[in-house]
Amino acid sequence: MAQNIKIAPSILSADFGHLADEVAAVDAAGADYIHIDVMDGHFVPNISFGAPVMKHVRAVSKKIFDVHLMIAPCDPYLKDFADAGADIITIHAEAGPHIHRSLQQIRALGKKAGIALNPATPTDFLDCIIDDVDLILCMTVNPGFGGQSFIPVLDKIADIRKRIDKTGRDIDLEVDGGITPETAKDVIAAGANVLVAGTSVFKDGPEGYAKNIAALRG
Ligand code: S6P
Ligand code: MG
Repeated sequence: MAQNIKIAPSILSADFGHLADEVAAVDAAGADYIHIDVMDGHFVPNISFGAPVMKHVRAVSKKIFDVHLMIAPCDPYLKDFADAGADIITIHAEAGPHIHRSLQQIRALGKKAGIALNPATPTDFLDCIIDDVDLILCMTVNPGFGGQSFIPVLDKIADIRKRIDKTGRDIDLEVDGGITPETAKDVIAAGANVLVAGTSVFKDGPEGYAKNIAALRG
């Protein structure tokens, strides 16, 4: 069971017309990380925003910017996101043939490196790169859209937790997609310690953010 649960509101569900205000509001409401979903319309069937947009909201929050790159190829953009203020840069295991080199590049840029596994990607992918990451993101939906239903990959989460504990290193186990107060209990019990949530945080508007974030902490 993981301790020290961190909540990472996904700004994909925020009001894009007032993005800086929304980031400031979830920061003030108790967010531990700000989860930034970058989608290219190629690796996933949706387009969100790029580094220039993130750069503009960087100034309103000192919280960790947890950047989820749902893009392929990812290498050409790593420095842009690092320069725009990312603290963690997570790439997808499925994004290309040279993931080990991409993870090394992220660390060379002075940022924490994350690896995301889609639901169909087995955990033994981690065997070759677990020493090169600071965060493992176990997707609980197929990436591309907020508001999808949770895929109960609880055994996979538990297997990743075992692999992390074997390293003795403080690697975050993050889950993303369909996280609500109900599914949060299950993923925490399975070993997740960072919960990404879009819909369940932003659904009631700014007056509900603190309550919704608190409701996810299990
Ligand atoms: C997956 C999605 C996630 C985002 C999303 C989660 O398709 O793009 O990567 O983090 O915002 O949203 P929700 O509404 O499932 O919590
Ligand atoms: Mg995400």
